[in-house]
Amino acid sequence: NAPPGRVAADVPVDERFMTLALEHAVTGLGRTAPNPPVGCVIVQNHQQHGGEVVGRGFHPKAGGPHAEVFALREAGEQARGATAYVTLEPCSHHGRTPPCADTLIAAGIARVVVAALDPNPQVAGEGVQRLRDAGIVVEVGVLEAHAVRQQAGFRSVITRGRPWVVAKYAMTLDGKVAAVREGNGTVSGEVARERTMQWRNELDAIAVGSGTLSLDDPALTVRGVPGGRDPRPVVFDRRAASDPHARAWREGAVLVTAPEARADAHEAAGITVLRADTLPDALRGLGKLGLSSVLLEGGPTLLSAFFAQGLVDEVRVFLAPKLLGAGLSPLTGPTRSMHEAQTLRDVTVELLGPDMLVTGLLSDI
Ligand code: AOF
Ligand code: ZN
Repeated sequence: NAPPGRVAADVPVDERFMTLALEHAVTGLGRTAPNPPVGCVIVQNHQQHGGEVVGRGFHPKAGGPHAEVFALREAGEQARGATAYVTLEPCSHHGRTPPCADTLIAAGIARVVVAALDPNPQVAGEGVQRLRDAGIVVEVGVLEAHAVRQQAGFRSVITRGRPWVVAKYAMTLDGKVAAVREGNGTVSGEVARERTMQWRNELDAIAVGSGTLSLDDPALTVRGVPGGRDPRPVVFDRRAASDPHARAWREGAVLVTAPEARADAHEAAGITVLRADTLPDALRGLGKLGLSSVLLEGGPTLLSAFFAQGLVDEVRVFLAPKLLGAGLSPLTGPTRSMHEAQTLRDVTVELLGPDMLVTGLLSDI
């Protein structure tokens, strides 16, 4: 194991340091929207002795300083001649903060390694150009796929005008998410629950339908994650008939309802009411509210509607080693033939206690 601040040079050096930068960016997940999570590390002598990390930073929240600023602050004079690893192209525009490209140039950075270009039209390659014009060596594309996935929410809002949607559910080996008779025991176990809490901590919003709200009165909060923060609850309730005093309606909650629905009681309770005719409209509305990623936690009615309209970008399913027989399916819909099935890409499988976690993508980022 490498001592703190040092990294063993057993894989290509740039990938090792970009991995560190990506790990720093994780700290900002769920906190930066509509901005991206970004990480930065500054390294002296990257070609010798495996290099030494002299500065690190991440973007904590929109309106706050960018990742590069924190890393340069820590590096101080040691930034001169050093390499900066940044998970997103340094910005070139004056937004709420000054351009990071200029800050890197002023600090005397000699080389910049970028994971992914910034799709923001105000930047979009100009950050890299500005660094090169100043004589800095710039490399783009190191661990790009990892970075793009980490920034999926930000990139989705910029390129598609809507948040990145992750559908999550747990089902038995025979494909049932709940028993027909109630008395709802949980399908998956404790380790799966902990993982779900991490996801809630990392995504901007958590969405359920009115059925889940009235059946379970879920809290939709993060429990057991040190430093965790709760995602904004989003409840899809076309008729606005749900109890305005349910637990989900905490500060920041959003009711998505039909344009003509009467939602006076919800409005009076301080709930943000988003009126939309269709699910794509609703998602665009959530994007405008500053939400970049949504964890869709069910139930079957809401999940089925999202799947049927091709609005799920990523799937995370727990498979519990149990057989139930009769029960509810996660998805319903018209009969399809097997070649019409939606097929996941980049599939991963992981064992979490007794349960299996299967993940995969349905959209390109
Ligand atoms: C970076 N480093 O850490 C982040 C960047 O309003 P502002 O000033 O915060 O600018 C937001 C935009 O800056 C955002 O849309 C994205 O293009 C870029 N985010 N850039 O160099 C960072 N968070
Ligand atoms: Zn910046």
